[in-house]
Amino acid sequence: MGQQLVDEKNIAILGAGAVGQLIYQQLFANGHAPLFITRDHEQQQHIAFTALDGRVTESTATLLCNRSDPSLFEHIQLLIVCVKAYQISDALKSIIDKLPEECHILLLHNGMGPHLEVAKQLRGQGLSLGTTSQAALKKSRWHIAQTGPGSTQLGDLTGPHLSRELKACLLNAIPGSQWCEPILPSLWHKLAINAAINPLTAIHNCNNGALAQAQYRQQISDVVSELVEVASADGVELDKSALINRVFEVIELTGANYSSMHQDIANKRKTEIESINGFVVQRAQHHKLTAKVNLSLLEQVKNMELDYLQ
Ligand code: KPL
Repeated sequence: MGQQLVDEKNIAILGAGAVGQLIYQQLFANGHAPLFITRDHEQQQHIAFTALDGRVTESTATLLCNRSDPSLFEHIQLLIVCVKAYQISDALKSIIDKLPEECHILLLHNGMGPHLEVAKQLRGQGLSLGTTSQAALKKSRWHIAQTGPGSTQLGDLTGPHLSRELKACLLNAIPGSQWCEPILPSLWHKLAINAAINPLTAIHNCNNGALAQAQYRQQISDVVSELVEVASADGVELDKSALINRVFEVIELTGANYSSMHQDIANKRKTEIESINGFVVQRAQHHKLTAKVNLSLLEQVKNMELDYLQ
C-alpha cells in the first residue's frame, strides 16, 4: 500500500545505528527505500540484515551526505531521527534549514528531553515522537541483526500531523507498532523502565535479571515513585503500582540481557543517562520537586563515565 502512496525517496533516516538500520529494513521489506543521511560522502551502500528467524537479506541503500546540496533534501516528506538523544540537536542543526516546511520529523530514541529543544528549532515542520523496544545489534557497520521483537509506539507531538499515508506506511512496516494519542504517556512509561533498570545494571555490573533480588526492590520502587510524581507535575498521570510491576516483568523477560547502559559503560561509550534519569531530575527541578534517588543514580553513572570520557 505504502509504495503506491509514498515516493520511495521521500523518507530519510538520520542515524544509521542499529535502530536506524532496523527501521530501514522494515520499510524496505514493505516496498520503500529510505535514504540514510550520514556524515559520509554520497554513495550507494551495500547493506545486510539478519532477521529474527536467522534469514539474511541484502540490499543497496542510498546515502545522502548532511553537507550535500539543499536541493537533494527538498523532496523529503518524513525524516526519522534515530541518533542517540545527546546527538539529536547537533545532527538536526546540520540539516534543518534544508528540509522543506512540509517535512515531518519523527524522533525515535531512548530517553526523553530532546523534543523540548527540537520543537524550538522547527520552521513549520510537524514533530512526532516514538519509542521502540525492538532490539537489534550491529554485526558490522552495515550489517545488523534483529535480536528481539518488541513494540513501538508513535504519535504526533506538535505542529502539522503526520499525513495518513506516511502514518500507514510506518504502521504497516514496523511489526508491533501503534499510533498513540497522546504519545507522551508512552514515552514516560518506557522512561520508567529504563530509569529503573539501566543505571542499576551499569553501577552493579550485572545483567537485568540480577535486579530481581530483594536488595534492589526499594530503590526500583523509589525511582519509579519519583518519576510518577514528576510526570504528574508535567501533566502526565501514570499508574505507579502498574509501572513498578511492569519494571519487574521486564527484568524477568530480559533477565539474561545486559542493558544498553551496561554495554555503554563496558565499552567506554557515553551513556544515555542524561536523557533518562537526567531528564527526571531536570523536570523535577523545573517543578521544584526533589528526585533524589534519580539524582544519585545520575551522579554515579556520570562519575563512571568520567573515568574514560574527557
Ligand atoms: O531498553 C532497555 C535497555 O537496555 O536500554 C531494557 C528494557 C532495559 C532492556 O535491556
